[in-house]
Amino acid sequence: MKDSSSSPKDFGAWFTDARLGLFIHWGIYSLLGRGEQVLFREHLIPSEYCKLADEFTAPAFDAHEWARMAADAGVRYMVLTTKHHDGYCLFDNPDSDYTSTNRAAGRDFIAEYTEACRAAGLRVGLYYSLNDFTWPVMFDGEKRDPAEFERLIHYTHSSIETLCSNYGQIDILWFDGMWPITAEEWRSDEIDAMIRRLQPNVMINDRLHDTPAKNPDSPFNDGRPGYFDTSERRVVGSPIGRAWEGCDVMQHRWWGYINHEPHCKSPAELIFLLGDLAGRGGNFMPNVGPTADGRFPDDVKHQLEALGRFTRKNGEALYGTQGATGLFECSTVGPLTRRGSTLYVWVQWWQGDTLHLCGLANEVLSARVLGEDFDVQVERRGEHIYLGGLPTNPPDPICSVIALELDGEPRAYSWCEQKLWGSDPTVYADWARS
Ligand code: FHN
Repeated sequence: MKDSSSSPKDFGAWFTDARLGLFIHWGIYSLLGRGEQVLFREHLIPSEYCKLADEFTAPAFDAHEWARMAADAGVRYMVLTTKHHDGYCLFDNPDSDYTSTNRAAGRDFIAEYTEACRAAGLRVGLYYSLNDFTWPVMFDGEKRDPAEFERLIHYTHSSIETLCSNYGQIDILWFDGMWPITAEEWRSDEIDAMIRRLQPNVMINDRLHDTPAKNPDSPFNDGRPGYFDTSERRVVGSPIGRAWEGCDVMQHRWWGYINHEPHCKSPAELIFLLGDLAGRGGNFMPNVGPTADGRFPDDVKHQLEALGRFTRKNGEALYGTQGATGLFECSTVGPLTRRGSTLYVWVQWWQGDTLHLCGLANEVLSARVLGEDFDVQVERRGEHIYLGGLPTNPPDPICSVIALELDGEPRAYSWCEQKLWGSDPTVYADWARS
């Protein structure tokens, strides 16, 4: 899939249009079923832990099945861990024998995964953790053993070069694990230059370089295209125009497989997160931790099926849209997205046969509920718009989207253009006297 970016302004347009990705944390830690950080958090003996590589054979792993479930859910890109903090590589890394090709599995999982993504029409994302618990010098620091420290930096650069050279076009490089080494010590700018030489169109996340506060001059921080911010578990959001993504677990806490996880997010929680992030102009990337033998847990399959039902019906309000929730802080029914002169109201709190919106200054030419075929009446009374003829009960138990065709780009009345509880409270004084 060649990138269609013909100019800097198009660079990564596919990423913000995509709106929905799928994160996958999978590795030898999946055998223990206590999350991806079990080695570190439970202080296991590394020389014992690494023997899991001789048990990890993933007999049920089928990358095409993973890609099919993701594509059916409406996912547009996937990001799979190539190496997490524990150091085990799911790819044929010539600089390591702690790999899925050299040990019991005898397979290059990343090769199978990248091929399956492309066959399913999905963009290919690779996660790579810079830090690596198999290198004690990472904790010692450079002063303790400069030569070994340099070998770790070289290993890191070489491993990333292997991923950028041997697996075709990579669309996303999702770095993690800078701690406890600094971007300067990782020589992140050199890694960046190498990546851009091998994968010029790749989107790189915000964990390879220092934050703008620490290093405003790095390639990542000067606003050039090809980079995106990652909010994790909570919505931080980014400056308008900057690509960003919120990632979160579908279960309760850990990203890797958990044996007995009773607290999976409901489909409603996932769809609310999707709308919340899209309404702010961001992508959503929920995470799955497959079982050691290579299967998605049943709960995750049900969640992905629910996402698929929603995106098949309401994809028009998601893919290729911009966030609009901030346009009307007074919207009490749910998040808003927009595309040109169409405003999408993601109605999460159905108001019955009439829906009231306040703050929209446009003329509403027509309204329709996505995926439904009943007529919606539109009435304006001053600043208030009433959508009538709706069913008493919501067409969808989780979220129904209403598309408003407007007389132009959505615009708000001046009194609600600022953020609610904004800096100029006087704009509400006349209303308060009414
Ligand atoms: O420590 C990792 C964690 O295990 C997981 O990979 C998440 C995913 O974004 N990143 C780090 C925590 O921020």
